[in-house]
Amino acid sequence: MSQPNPTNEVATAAAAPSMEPRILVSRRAVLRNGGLLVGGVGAAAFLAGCAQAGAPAWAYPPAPASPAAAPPTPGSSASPGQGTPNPTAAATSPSPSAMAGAMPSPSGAIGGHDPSPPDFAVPPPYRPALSTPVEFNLTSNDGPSQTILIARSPDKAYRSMNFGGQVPAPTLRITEGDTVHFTLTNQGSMPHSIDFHAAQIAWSRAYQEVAPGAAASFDWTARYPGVFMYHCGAAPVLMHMADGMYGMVIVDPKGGRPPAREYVIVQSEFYGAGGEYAKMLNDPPDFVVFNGQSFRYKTTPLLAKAGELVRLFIVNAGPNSSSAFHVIGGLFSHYESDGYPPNAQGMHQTIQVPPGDGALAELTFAEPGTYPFVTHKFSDASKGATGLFKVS
Ligand SMILES: [Cu+2]
Repeated sequence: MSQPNPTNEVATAAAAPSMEPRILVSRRAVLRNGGLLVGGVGAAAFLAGCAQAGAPAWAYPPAPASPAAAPPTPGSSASPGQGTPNPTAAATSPSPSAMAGAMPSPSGAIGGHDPSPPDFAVPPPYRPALSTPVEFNLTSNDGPSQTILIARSPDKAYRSMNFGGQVPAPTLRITEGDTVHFTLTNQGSMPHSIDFHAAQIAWSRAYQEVAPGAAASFDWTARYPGVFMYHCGAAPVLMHMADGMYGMVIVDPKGGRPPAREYVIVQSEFYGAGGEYAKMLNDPPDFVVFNGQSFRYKTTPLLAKAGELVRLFIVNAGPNSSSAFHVIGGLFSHYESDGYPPNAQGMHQTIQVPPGDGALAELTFAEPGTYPFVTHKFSDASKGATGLFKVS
């Protein structure tokens, strides 16, 4: 077995040694033991389960490539969660991303499915800590079938790498003290891995590359509440992150937080058409986005009501740009760097989130109207990291 390569950030995928961690198990065994993916990938949708009995088990397969599947229209009234705080439906129904297939663009010229489901911004609800492990299962995916639509008018297709068939990857919400039993099933054509910033675990044991067709499992315990990034760390890690392999873990403090309308915002960048490592290394991004698509919430604003508390969980996946998150016409009344309650501070006008970090910010809109949100690094805001709150 090769020694783990601590400098894999700069290694090339071709040059990286094949590392097979001892935690590797066969994919067949995972499927059998986990009871997942029975009947094919399409049957293993989002097994959510903040349900009443037992620990939740979340499995995220890739989006099926069948163009026959009618995807939900982004921002349509059918969107189950947008504008609704903590909808139970979001945790008990199949994820729209799991149902959405390849989505023809409006012009028909460029294919690619929407990168993340229409209700992505609404996180799963809080629940108390559990005495049994939380099952969290992700697939890793790459290749031509993983083409996503990262911009509209004009359409821009991007050949992604992803977890669970979507970009950003699904949000895992757990509670301080929970243990997560995680399984990564690599359905891609190259090695992938996982890195949970919320975990304290040996990189050399848990975060090693998983070969195509293989699976790996490990447990970790959430000892700190916070808002955390997770991502693929396979070499070259810059490419795996820039191509879409990142998501958010929310670890709630025991007892939860005051009621609020909650949204998830993941900022990230896209370079070229996917897989263009030199551009990622040397060039400014072509698109900077919130939740996977340029100007996504300009056409389908996030909803709120004047006077109610709005809580934002923010992760900047980068991989290269810092975020200066700002709401035009609003001030944050409460801010926690890393989403860690002891880091709480009062009024902030702009939230600084470096690549790889998270934050929690709360605000209350003073009156009905439209309030843009941006990264105040305006070269990035102009490339897509601009959205709207529509306040009634
Ligand atoms: Cu990867």
